[in-house]
Amino acid sequence: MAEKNNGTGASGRSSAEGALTGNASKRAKAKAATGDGATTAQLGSNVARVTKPVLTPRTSKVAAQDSEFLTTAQGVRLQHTDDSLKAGVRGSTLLEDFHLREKITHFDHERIPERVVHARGAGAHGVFEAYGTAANATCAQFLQSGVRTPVFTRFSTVAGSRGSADTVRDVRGFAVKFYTDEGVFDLVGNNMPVFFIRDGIKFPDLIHAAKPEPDLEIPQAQTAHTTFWDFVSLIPESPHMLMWTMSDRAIPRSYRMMEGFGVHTFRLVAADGRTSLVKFHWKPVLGVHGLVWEEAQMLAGMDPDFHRRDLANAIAGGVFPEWELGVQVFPDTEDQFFEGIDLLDSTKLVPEELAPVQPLGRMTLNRNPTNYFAETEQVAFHSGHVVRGIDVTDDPLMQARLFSYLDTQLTRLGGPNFAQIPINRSVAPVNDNHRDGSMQQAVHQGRTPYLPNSVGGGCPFLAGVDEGGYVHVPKTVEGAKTRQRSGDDPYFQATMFWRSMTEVEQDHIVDAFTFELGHVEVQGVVDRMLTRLDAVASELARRVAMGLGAAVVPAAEGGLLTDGSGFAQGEDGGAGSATESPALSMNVAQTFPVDGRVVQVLADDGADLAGIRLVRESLMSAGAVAHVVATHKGSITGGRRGADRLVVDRSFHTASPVEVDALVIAHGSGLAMSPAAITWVQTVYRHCKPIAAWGDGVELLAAAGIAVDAPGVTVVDKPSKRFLQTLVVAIGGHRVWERLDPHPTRVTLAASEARS
Ligand code: HDE
Repeated sequence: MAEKNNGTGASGRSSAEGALTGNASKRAKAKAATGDGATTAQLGSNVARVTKPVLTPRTSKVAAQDSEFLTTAQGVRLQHTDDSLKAGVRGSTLLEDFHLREKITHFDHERIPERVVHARGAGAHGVFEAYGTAANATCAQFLQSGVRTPVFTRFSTVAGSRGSADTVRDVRGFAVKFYTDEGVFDLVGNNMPVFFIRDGIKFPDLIHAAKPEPDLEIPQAQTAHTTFWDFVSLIPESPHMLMWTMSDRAIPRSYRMMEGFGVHTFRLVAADGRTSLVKFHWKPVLGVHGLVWEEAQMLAGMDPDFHRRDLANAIAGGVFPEWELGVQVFPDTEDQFFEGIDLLDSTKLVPEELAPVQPLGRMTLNRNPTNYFAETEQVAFHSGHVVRGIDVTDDPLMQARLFSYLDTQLTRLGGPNFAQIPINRSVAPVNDNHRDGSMQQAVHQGRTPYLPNSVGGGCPFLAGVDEGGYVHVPKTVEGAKTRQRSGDDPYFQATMFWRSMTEVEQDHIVDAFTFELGHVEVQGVVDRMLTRLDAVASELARRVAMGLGAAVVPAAEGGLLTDGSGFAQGEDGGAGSATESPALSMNVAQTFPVDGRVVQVLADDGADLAGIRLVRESLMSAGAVAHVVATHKGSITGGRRGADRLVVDRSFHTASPVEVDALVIAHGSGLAMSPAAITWVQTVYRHCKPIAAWGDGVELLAAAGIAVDAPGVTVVDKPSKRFLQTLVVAIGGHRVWERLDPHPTRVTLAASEARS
């Protein structure tokens, strides 16, 4: 017990004797590894004592956590932390126990206010590498050819609290912090290119309506309730965004499989002052994929961390998610319209067929956070964090955000010095003349935190344009003061979205509206919403009405579309003339990489272990993950006599059929009589995911009522490379929609149209 003799006094009752010994030996090892032991020995000598500098208070940039001993926050080494200081073994506790009071006080204040929106999120570090394609259009250094910029990206849901489930129906935040050499640039976007409202002044109303209703604080993290639909049914410009949120975009398969959009129009500024208007897009290399609704709901219970886990697992597994950043570019005309589309209206998009997305560079997320709170929770995005070469526009939604993000950090992060928190720090040198404030980390020097000054030699200097100074584009802003919204056709692009969907996507939109409006308790709200949907697409409204047992009253007949805020709707479009945009569909006939996709191999004692190993290795070499799932954990035995065993990854108790992208049934598993296995396979089948079986694995398919020649089902005698290639291609194609029967409302509507 060297520990007892080294002067720390650690001889009393502490955590456990074993733990003490462990700590001592850990320290010894750490010292040996760093060579620290030698230094410590020297410190004991007179020479070291004499030359040791007098310690000054730390000027370190990082709050230190560097003692090898447990200490108080003041650096006092602690001898005991498991029992409070008491008068006698059974109490009472003494007020003089400074360690107890400090420990509990700090604990009491561990939580900071969660984000008022986007509270639930997951983040990752990475790098952005520019292609240089935008070099002519912007002087931003990080967009010049080959420049690599560190990034931190945070994905999120919007409505739910910090502890809510990942897979709820919601918009996803897609916020990227670029630590550029010229300062921090935040691209704070969503996974949908438009928004519910056109003016930021309505944002508190929107969020109050969407959040849990204030009397009982239910429902959590969902819009399927009366107040949300009450509000949006009264907001004329909301239908386009509602189409997006009722589509499969709102239940992504993975953060790695989402597009991202800057939503607003930005302005790029070239070195010679030329400007262009742009919309930012992130395109995932893995394609854009969704869950199916039932899967999303089941996952919310079985694995509320599904997206967070998926992102972290992929990064830890070395299959780094990647996105290409691109822009749609428009001439910076005086009216800021493009092809009849109002570029300052965030409820409108510009179809990619009219303005293709031009790639600028690639983002790779390659490192998980070290500490969730320090990084993902404390990261502070702000749409006003721009660097030279990028400017904002007059979009009234964007303008309100420019105020909001800075303001909210003051409450959330406790004061104006949040830029000094490690995750928020600029890598470009900072000298801002800001002083003091709570949690100030800097030890400022000098007497002149003001400009102009002469006493401080005029420092810090102002940067001219040639020295990288940020110059706001001198655009003329004029107009009579007014509280009016600009003219609009709020349905045109909502209709375009509906028309651009494949049948199965339309069916899902019908189901989503039916589910959500089915939770609305006020019939007038449902009726008003159906009238709005009728203005988008009569087929959509009628099909939703069927599910609700309600009737559609067209606007012309019922006049239900009064606008709550009483402003006059303009007549003139602003929505352009494109009636369809195939690029909006997620269902594309394309096969994507299967990086990090999860395949379950259903097996049990007696299974063909050699076959399972081949399946697992082939899937892993394609970048996918294979989980062997059996009725029990531990290991399973092989079919032949002998001691061959295979470790099981998950059991029926810990795995679930909703967490996978495909299922393989191993020969010899004998699961055909297991009700759990039967419903397992049926669930995977119902969710349109590829299924494969070899050998007598087909018996389980038969027991589940699944035909061996059903779409997306592959059956062989023995696993082979070809069999596995077919499976990988099927996973890369995402879902086997051909399995679905025609949607009942589609059939009924077609029949009633045929009759009339
Ligand atoms: Fe946000 N939004 N927002 N938002 N937003 C916040 O900022 C706000 C909007 C978006 O991972 C808040 O730091 C207003 C559009 C993302 O930390 C807050 C308006 C888009 C994130 C705020 C909008 C977004 C936020 C809450 C209407 C897509 C999460 C905490 C004018 C382009 C960033 C915070 C992260 C977060 C305000 C509308 C995206 C309150 C006032 C449109 C991705 O400042």
